[in-house]
Amino acid sequence: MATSHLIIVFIATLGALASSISGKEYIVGDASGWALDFDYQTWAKDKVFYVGDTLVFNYVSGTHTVVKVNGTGFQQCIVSLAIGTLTSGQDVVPLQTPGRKWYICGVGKHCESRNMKLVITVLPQTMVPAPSPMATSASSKLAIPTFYGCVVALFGSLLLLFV
Ligand SMILES: *[C@@H]1O[C@H](CO)[C@@H](O)[C@H](O)[C@H]1NC(C)=O
Ligand SMILES: [Cu+2]
Repeated sequence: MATSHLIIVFIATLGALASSISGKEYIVGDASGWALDFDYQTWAKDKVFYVGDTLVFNYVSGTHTVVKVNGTGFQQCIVSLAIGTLTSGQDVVPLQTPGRKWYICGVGKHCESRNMKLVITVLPQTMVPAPSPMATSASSKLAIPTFYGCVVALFGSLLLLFV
């Protein structure tokens, strides 16, 4: 009894973990990457970003930067309002909190004149209910959403490999 309860808690924890790391990865600008004269607002328009998703900015290191700013820094292209600056050329930005996020290029006038600016809105992770050991009891299993069921099933079968 104690062991099976432990396993249920373990699966529920893995399920929660999986939901937080199973976010989508978005390549900003897709094949164009983080580049001059790309319309990032059109790129972002049809996408819905959630906490747990990731942005990847691809560019040749040294030609651009990724500067996280607030709304004022974005509107006026003020790099000195940087909250953080990335320069690797393959910058991975995990979206960890909901709300508006603003990114601009800090090189030359790329933000002012060449449209290197991206604003997105990150939504909270609402699709996955908070896991509880109760939710995995056989009687309520049918009621939980398919996604969560799949996660539990996946980790349940992974777990079998360790038993
Ligand atoms: C952005 O940050 C600057 C400096 O911290 C601040 O003066 C400004 O009010 C901020 N703008 C917004 C919209 O929060
Ligand atoms: Cu640039």
